[in-house]
Amino acid sequence: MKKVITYGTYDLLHHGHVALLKRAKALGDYLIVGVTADGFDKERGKLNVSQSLAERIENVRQLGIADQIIVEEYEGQKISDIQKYAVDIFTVGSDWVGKFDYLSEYCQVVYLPRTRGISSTVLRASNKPAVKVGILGIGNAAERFFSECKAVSGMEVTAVCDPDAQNMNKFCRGKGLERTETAEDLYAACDAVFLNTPVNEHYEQIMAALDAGCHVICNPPMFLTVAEANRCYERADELGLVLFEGLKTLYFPAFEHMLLLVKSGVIGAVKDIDVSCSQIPEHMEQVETNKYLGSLYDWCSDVLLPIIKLYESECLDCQLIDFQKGDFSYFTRGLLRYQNATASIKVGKGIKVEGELIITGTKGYLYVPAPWWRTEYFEIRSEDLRNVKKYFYNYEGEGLRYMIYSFLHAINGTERSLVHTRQDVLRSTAILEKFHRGEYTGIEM
Ligand code: C2G
Repeated sequence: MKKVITYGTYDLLHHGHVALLKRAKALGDYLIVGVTADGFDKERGKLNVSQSLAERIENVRQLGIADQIIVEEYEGQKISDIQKYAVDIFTVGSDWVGKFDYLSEYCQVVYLPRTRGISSTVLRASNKPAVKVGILGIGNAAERFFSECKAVSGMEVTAVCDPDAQNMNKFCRGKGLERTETAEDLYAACDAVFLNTPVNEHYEQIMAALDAGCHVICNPPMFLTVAEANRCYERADELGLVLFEGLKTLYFPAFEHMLLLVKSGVIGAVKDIDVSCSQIPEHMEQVETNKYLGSLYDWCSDVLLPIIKLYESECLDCQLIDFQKGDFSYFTRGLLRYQNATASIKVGKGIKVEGELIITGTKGYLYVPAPWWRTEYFEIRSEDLRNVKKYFYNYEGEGLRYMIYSFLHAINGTERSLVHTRQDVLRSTAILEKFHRGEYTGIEM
């Protein structure tokens, strides 16, 4: 008996899938179909899947073509399945040509021609027109946002605006984007806008974008003062629009899991959080000319994120020490007191600290090595040094797509487990506002 195996997500099962499954079956006598688990798709950057694993399996089962259905849960499982089920032929569509040649060591590999003109992506898009996003402010983050948006169907960058025309032309080359003269024109041309601008410009831009009917995703931190934050959120509520802090760390699969683990009590009660972020930018001399690009102005939302998400309460006292030259802040240290717990932060711009995160609990501690804000790995350690639990994760691309995907969910009103809530933003804004008002001890750099 000749055994054939094939794999897929089979989201919104369509005639392309069916044609492939029929031809796969015809290659042998017995067909095994591996349906991808939700977590595996997420890990390989396939974030658009609209049906659950159970629904997708049921659709494949009802076709009656598969003799056996299994679940594909991890990278590398194909080799183990081929051996376990004594498979003779592995087959998949021609969109994967070359990608699975390594399996020919274990069985015959056949790429079948893909059916043209149909895909789950097309079906998803036909359900709903894509949200058109404009980018205000060109730079590295804009470039990343543009390319990662492509991985999220249902959202498309269509226009940009930047005061520097030369910069904008360079950015637009080959991208087929509309260029607008003014921010107002950008808002008018889009359903949503990504604000890639310094924090002191955000308030006016957010208000104008909301008034023009745009949902807003904004580089963190969003606000300098709590009053500004409240006014913007109120306006967004009145107009039924989404105001979303683009804090990508929160949406990394590893970070999300780490928060859930700690909240479930694996290290006991959390008593202290020690967290640092720093960066030496490529063109430090240009950065130094704008105080709003300095240490805490830039890193505040990131560095406070684990503290705010884990303590979920008001900061009772916050002492800051800041190293500065002129009005540019290079390095800020902070000591924060919460109900029965503490936290310390270090942030640097034009200075380098070890960017690690340590969460101290009554039963052990959780350690995330630098750079913790792009988490792929962490450890849980306890008194017994031999008992270290290690957690590894993958993410695709720059990791930004997970955040964009959550923004899209917020616009569509569909639920996501974890978001940066208004209260979270207000709590981190309160600390930045204190700094902004000059409530810190200054030290000459
Ligand atoms: N397919 C096809 N024609 C289409 C669309 C899809 O022949 N128009 C094929 C794909 O090539 C694949 C199968 O149908 O062999 C399932 O497609 P998807 O659900 O998109 O799954 P995919 O991401 O290709 O997963 O481990 C997962 C596999 O590697 C493939």
